[in-house]
Amino acid sequence: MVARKAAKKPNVSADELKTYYREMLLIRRFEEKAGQLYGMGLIGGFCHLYIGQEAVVVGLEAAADEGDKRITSYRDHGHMLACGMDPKGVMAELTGREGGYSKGKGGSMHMFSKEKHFYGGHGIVAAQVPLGAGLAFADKYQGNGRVTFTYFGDGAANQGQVYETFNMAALWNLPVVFVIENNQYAMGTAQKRSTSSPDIHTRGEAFGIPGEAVDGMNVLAVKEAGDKAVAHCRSGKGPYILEIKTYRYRGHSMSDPAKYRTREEVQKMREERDPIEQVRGLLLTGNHASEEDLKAIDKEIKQVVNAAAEFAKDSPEPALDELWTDICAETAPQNA
Ligand SMILES: Cc1ncc(C[n+]2csc(CCOP(=O)(O)OP(=O)(O)O)c2C)c(N)n1
Ligand SMILES: [Mg+2]
Repeated sequence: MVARKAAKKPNVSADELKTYYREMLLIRRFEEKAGQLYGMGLIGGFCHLYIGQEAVVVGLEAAADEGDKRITSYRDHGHMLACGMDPKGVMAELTGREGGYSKGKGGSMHMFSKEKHFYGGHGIVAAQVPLGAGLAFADKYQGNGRVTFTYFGDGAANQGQVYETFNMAALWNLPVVFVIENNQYAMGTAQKRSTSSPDIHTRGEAFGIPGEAVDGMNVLAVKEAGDKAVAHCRSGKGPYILEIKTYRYRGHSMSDPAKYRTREEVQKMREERDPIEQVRGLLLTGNHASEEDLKAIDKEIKQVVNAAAEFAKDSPEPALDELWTDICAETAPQNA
């Protein structure tokens, strides 16, 4: 009889697992609340929810160090929360209030934090990719050892500017991790209908950029891949590509009729692969936490999200004369 291999125990502490659980849950509950506020007419314009993809950003933020940078697309609330931006300021921006990160003038896709090195929030598909390489260029120039996480989607990966960027990033050995969040759809188009080769992580081969595919529903796998990619970039070996296979449960944006996939497909993913449920399972089966402990965390997160929503509702709309501020910088920022 062949001895059955014991299931591999994850090499991770209880505290680490609880942190991942808490951070992913914060994004999930925050996004659910944003969806509700949108339904109530309190959020205007575009709103792209991140529900289902939480393990990507939480795993990679765990691999980041102080001072590392991040830049992403319009599906950006999870990235802000995971890098430590204040849920109150994010929610107030979503609702167009003065207390928001862009004083209520930017909305969902246009928030920034110099303090947390979060460079947006970009509505033009793939536009953030060359900008991410530019951030990494600045770091390399300054020799500060920092790494930039440049996130983009599977749809964006078919844009020409991505390959111009790969070329320059490889040529100049820039410390940039290109993170392709492959959630299998670009708006209503499934990857197999738009993409000639499904292995997007191999797209850097022509430029000598290594890449790998990662299970994006498993936060531990994402963290491990993130550590490897960051070590590569920090050691001066140049860019690295992570194609993180994930899934979004909600529509592309709030106005998505979702006719391009079945309910069963989404349900199956939720039931069998959910990133939060996976960590919850590890915490319980490893006796790292009891049901009561997890309930206490759930309650705490709910309070944080409710407080963010209340803060947003109580914050006034920006004054009219704010229309004329923050348009041009008087002087170029130094040491940004
Ligand atoms: C240059 C450009 N073309 C088209 C659009 C419209 N658009 C917005 S999101 C999107 C799909 C992008 O899909 P993907 O890169 O997979 O990201 P995801 O939404 O799945 O996170 C498109 C075509 C746009 N914003 N910018
Ligand atoms: Mg996509």
